[in-house]
Amino acid sequence: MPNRTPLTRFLIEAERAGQINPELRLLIEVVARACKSISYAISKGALGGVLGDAGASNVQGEAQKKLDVLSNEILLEANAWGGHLAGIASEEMDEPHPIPDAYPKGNFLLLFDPLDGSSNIDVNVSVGTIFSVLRCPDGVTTPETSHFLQPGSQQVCAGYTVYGPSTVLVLTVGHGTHTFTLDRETGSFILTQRDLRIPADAQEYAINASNARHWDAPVRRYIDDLLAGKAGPRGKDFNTRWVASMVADVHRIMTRGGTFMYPVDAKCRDKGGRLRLLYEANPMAFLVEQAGGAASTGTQRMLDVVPTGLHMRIPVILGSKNEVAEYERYLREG
Ligand code: AFP
Repeated sequence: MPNRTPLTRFLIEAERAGQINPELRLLIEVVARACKSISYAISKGALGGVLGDAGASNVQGEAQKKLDVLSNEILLEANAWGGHLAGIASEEMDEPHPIPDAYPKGNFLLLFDPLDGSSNIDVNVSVGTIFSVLRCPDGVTTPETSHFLQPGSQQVCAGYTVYGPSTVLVLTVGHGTHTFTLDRETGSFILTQRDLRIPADAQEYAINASNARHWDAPVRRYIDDLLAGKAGPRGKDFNTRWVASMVADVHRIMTRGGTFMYPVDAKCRDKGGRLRLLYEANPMAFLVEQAGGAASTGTQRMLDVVPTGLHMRIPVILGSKNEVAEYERYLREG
């Protein structure tokens, strides 16, 4: 067997190096196992009876897919009994979810979007799970919403699992960003890239161009200059992609650079943006920064934003750091 490092070994070595403690190691292993279960459920597709709408809406007012509900339940059940968590927050639940009294409480808070991009499920396009880990404030055994409202810089761990042609877990504990690929024959996540590095310059950008008429002037000017290509002020051509699964778009950026943008616009201004800060933008920002990229609201470093609500939405630009800086310059100049 070639030198393969399973996630378990990687985490034991991180613990030995003092980067994580046993409780956080257990948390990550439990979340990874839950993502494996989600992957297996998704891969059944129409044969698993899990496609289509669940017939309910979540706190965001979005129609839930059956797999949204199933993924949420898989993550809740997996994390209930281990004794590593004080509380859980999910895109699919209005309020924080307490750890059942039957089980011991731990010192971490887990936040997740159990199935990001779920509007792509029924058309067989990659989706993913995004998660973030915070410390529970000392002395708090039944965390309330306010205890989750910590800036992204307080995260001790973040990751996503993209359910694509292969199932890939991308993880940081604050010492680089690393990739693990699921070996379906053994059921183990195997380290396939240590220390991802996002190229500083971008050749590609991701934005939902159908919103162009709603964008603020600086965003329009920025995108117009990208579209002008070599003949325009940027002096080079750019390519574009829009999967409408943040996890898939971000994973492409992790792999070959580029930027992902979801600016605030006339359509989503009243909500503060499209994407959620605590369990989408913050974990992605931590992962991207640990891979040498940048993540901001367009005017502020993402990880410095102080949350005001569990489901707070935020404008996002992340990826190749030189291109993020260029976008911020356009917004500064107005
Ligand atoms: P869904 O989970 O409702 O499909 O939303 C996915 C998402 O939160 C993010 O993953 C995408 O980048 C973004 O929304 C897509 O938004 P548009 O549907 O406006 O393109």
